[in-house]
Amino acid sequence: MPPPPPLIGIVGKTNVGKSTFFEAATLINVKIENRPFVTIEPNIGIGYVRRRCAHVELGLRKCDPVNSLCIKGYRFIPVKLMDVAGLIKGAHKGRGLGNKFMDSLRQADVLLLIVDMSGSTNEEGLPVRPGTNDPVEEVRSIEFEIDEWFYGVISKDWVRLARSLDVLPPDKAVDLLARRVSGLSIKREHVVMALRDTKLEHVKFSSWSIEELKLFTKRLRSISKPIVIIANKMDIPEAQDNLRKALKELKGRTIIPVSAMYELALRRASKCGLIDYIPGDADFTIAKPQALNKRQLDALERVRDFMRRYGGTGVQQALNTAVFNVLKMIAVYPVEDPHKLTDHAGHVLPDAYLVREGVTAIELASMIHTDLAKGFLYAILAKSGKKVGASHALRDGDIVKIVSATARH
Ligand SMILES: Nc1nc2c(ncn2[C@@H]2O[C@H](COP(=O)(O)OP(=O)(O)OP(=O)(O)O)[C@@H](O)[C@H]2O)c(=O)[nH]1
Ligand SMILES: [Mg+2]
Repeated sequence: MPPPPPLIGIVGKTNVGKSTFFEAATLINVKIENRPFVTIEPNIGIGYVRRRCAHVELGLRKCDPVNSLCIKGYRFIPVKLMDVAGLIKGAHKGRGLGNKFMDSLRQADVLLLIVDMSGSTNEEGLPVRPGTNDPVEEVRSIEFEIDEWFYGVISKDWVRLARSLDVLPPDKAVDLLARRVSGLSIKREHVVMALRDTKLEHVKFSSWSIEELKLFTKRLRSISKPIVIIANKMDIPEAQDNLRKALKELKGRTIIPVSAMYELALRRASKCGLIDYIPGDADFTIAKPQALNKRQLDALERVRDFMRRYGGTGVQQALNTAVFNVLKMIAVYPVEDPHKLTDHAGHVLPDAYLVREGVTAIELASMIHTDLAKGFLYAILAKSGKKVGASHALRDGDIVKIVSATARH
């Protein structure tokens, strides 16, 4: 089975631009309005991360993507996005829509915490004068709500689970604990890390205090569902001072300045053929100036100024950062013919797989087809022609042919 695309959860206070970000990234029409709690059911869609395509690096004229897209030399590889309802302070106590809806994000690999950096929505998500609300406080309170939700899920059956864990040898206890939380997209190594970081690895599970369980689940959340802070509404002037403050007060955190509204405008204009724009670019060109009135042209120039300042609208940068920097994923290209770089149908560089850094040749084989892994002989790295063994760790951009005794023809 090809690796499933990573699932990126879009979370945040209500009315901060989650659906706008989601629509900009997926171009699916969803409800967007300036009032709290517009989104109730989760929206699921496909967005893309962007990478220079291997065909450009190799000096080939073109490629024939099948599982992804190639636009002007950039490979766009699918990721899954989920936009859920908004949280507000006290959601874990049932305020607003509560936090139950967060359960649809159990499988998320990474969370984008969208914040209204302009401070133009209050604690309840109601519109207020820009600069009024404190975005740093917003980050802290929403993160607290996310941690409370996570704690709620794990602590549910904890007393009974802790008793079962205590009678097992340490290794088996970690196995069982990892199995029990696997529905939250938590891997065994995440559990090991969280136990070590909180120094709870040798403490009897049933003797953990509530504070210790909270500490553990908080650490586990930050390891298994890391948060990227999206400083949205950066197009509103008041957002700039707030961003400076946030960068100082939230030092060490990943913060991406974004205007989801501008990105949405660009994608819509590009869809109608009014502009040429590739998501993630720092600029665009106007294709049909005659079709635009003065007001529209002025608006586009404002978008252009913004992009010059920030190197783009930030939406593509946010997805790329989440996948490549935070999840540390890499892109590899499986092929059947290592010379022509094609699949069985002759497509050049058909697929780009997003996989975890450190993935081995045999692991890639099993993602292409289980049979291929069973009879694994060796892999050929097509760029160098080098043969490598099963445990060879693949690198970003590798083009790989698996040679197997059980290959299907
Ligand atoms: N200026 C500005 N406004 C934005 C931006 N992104 C979203 N908005 C506006 O913010 C308001 C809320 O946007 P939504 O995308 O519906 O927000 P949401 O977080 O999904 O809200 P709920 O689903 O109600 O929780 C709308 O009026 C958007 O047009 C942005 O980057 N800049
Ligand atoms: Mg919404």
